Amino acid sequence: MKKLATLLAVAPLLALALPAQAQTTVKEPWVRGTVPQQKATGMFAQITSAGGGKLVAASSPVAGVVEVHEMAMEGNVMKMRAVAGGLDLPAGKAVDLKPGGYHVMLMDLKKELKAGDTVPVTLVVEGKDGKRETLEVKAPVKALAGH
Ligand SMILES: [Cu+2]
Repeated sequence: MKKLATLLAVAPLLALALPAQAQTTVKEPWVRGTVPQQKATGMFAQITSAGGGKLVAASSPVAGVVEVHEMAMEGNVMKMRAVAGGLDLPAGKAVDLKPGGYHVMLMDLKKELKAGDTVPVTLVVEGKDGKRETLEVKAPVKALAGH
């Protein structure tokens, strides 16, 4: 019995030491809807990496090109650009991807994305240990504001 108690006591420590499979969680993913001929849109979500890491890549079957973008001032103009080296995910801290900020840019869209559609997006997060975690996200499409 004593042995079992010891084992149970160290179990949480072992769990921390082992590379966890579900290191990163993605909450409330969504994609901004598009109009016909629109070739790009954004995917947004709240991403939390328990151990800390970087969002290094993304892909989706609806888009030819997918990049992780940030907004930044260039002179007086707010522009978006690819995040160099991946988006930093501090350990245990929720990072918001939202309109006007970080987003997963879906470009070279293959079709119109309508409210009610679901867009599969694959996110690749690299942990501090260099291990890569692949997250399959199903992001519902929300209509453009004003439509
Ligand atoms: Cu963008």
